[in-house]
Amino acid sequence: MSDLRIKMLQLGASFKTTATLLATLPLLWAASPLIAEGTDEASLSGTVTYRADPDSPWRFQRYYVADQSTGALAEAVVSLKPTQTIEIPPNDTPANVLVDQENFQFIPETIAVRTGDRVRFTNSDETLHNVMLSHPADAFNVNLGKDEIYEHQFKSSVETFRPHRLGCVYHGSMRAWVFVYDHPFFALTGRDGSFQFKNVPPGEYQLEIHHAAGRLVWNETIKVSAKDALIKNIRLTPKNIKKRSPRK
Ligand SMILES: [Cu+2]
Repeated sequence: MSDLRIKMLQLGASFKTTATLLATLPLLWAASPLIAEGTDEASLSGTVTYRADPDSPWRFQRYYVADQSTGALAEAVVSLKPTQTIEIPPNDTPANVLVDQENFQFIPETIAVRTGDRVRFTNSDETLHNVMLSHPADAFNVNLGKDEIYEHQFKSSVETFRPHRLGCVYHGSMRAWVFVYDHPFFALTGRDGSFQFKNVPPGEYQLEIHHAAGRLVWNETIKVSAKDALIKNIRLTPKNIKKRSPRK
C-alpha cells in the first residue's frame, strides 16, 4: 500500500472520530483553544438565551430554543474579537468538520472553524446536490452525487457578522453558514446555549454573537484582565433581530 493511500485512510479515520465527537459532544466541537499555558491568561464562559416577546414574535424560536422556560439558544456563534494585537499560536492541529447533505438540508447548518481547518461535505441523499461558495479567497462550486465527498480547507477568516453562506445550485432552499476565524476564541452554542473560552490573553475584545439562520445579532466591548474568570450570561430579545437590508 502506498504511503499516500495509508495517509488517506488515516485521514478517513480522523474524520470518523470527529463525526463521533460531533454526535456526542455538540457543545465542544467548535472551539478548541490551543493557546500555550500562560500565567496571566483568563477565561470567559456563559450562556446565550432568548427572551420571547408575544408582541414581537421571532419565527425561528421553535427551531432553536428547545426549552422555552430557560430560553437557551442553540446554534449561535459566539466570538471574542481582539481589538488590539495579541499573540496567537498557529493552528497546529487543524480540525476536521463534517457537513452532510440529507433530506435537502445541510447538517449541521452552521459551523465555526479556524483558518486551516478542513470541512468535508458529503451527500446522503439519492438526489444530486451541489456545494457552492462565492468568495475570492475560498470559492468552490462542486456537484455531489450520493455518497460523494468534497473537502475544503478554509484559508481566510471572515467577520462574525459576515459569515460565508453556502448553497446548493439545484435547491434554492438549501443553505449553510461557515464562520472562519484566525484565532481560537469562538464557539457554537448547543442546546444549553453555553459557551466557554479558555486561555484568553488579557486585553480588550468585542464579544460578538451571530445567529445566522435566525438573523440575531449582538455585540459588546469587554475588558479581560489577567487571570479573570469572567461569566457572561447574554439574553437576546426581538430587538436583536437583524433588519433585512434593502435589495441592491
Ligand atoms: Cu441540493
